[in-house]
Amino acid sequence: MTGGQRPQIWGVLNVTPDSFSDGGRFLGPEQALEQALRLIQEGADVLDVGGESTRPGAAAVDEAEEIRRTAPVIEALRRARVSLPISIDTRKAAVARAALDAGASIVNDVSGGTHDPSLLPLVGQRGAGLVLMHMQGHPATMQRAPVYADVVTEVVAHLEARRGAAEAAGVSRARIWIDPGIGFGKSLEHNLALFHALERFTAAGPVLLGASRKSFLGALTGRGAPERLLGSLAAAARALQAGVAAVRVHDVAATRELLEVLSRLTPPPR
Ligand code: HH2
Repeated sequence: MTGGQRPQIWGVLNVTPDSFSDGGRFLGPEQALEQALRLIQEGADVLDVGGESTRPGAAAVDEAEEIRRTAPVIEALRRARVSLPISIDTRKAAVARAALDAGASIVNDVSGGTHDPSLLPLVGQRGAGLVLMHMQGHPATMQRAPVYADVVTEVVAHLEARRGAAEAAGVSRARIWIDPGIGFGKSLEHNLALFHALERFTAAGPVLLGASRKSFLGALTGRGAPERLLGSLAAAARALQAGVAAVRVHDVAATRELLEVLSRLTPPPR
């Protein structure tokens, strides 16, 4: 996205006790609502609400608990007349259904529709938006020894196949984002290869990229999760350069300022 256009900013709202960078901070509905309003004030375009941590090694959360964490927050946002789009970050159809009923309009599935066979048909029926992310393995074990012959080609092919499955389940292609899944079953070298080849993804369709505060930034800088802002901004700058449609971030205000300025400094395409 060059010449004045910037990626959309999806602000992360984790209603979890154990997310890797902000776990436990916004667990009660009131704190979650407050944080959501802060993200909106900082300039988020979309709120991405999640009730299950998918960090490496995270324990699975049962469906009722995930609904209990997320649906009331979405309802509270709608009651507070928040009108911007809300995405639900879940792999489970029942959680997605409760969130859509509460007022969400996008489903962000880190399993790319592979975890729960009912999820894609639900998104199709409801006419919702859909993020299909690539992950090798499962959160509990995915970082043990990820292996690819050619990570970029395999991830692009997988996402195109998943998008085909979503379309077959009734999801309109215009409502689908693909996401290479930075840090999900990937070594540092794999993550860097995906960054180097982001244009292969943006050529395939609208891309959402989640790199904010992730551990590959720790590997590059030696910094812990709360101190990875500059690295996260560098990743957002690379996303803009590659024409990514949306970035999923924790630090909305800083990301917005970076993207607003950098997009104005970038010459329009000839
Ligand atoms: N990353 C995380 C969670 N959801 N969704 C998409 N589409 N892309 C991502 O890269 C992505 C995602 C992990 O980050 P976070 O939500 O901060 O942590 P946790 O999974 O521990 O809640």
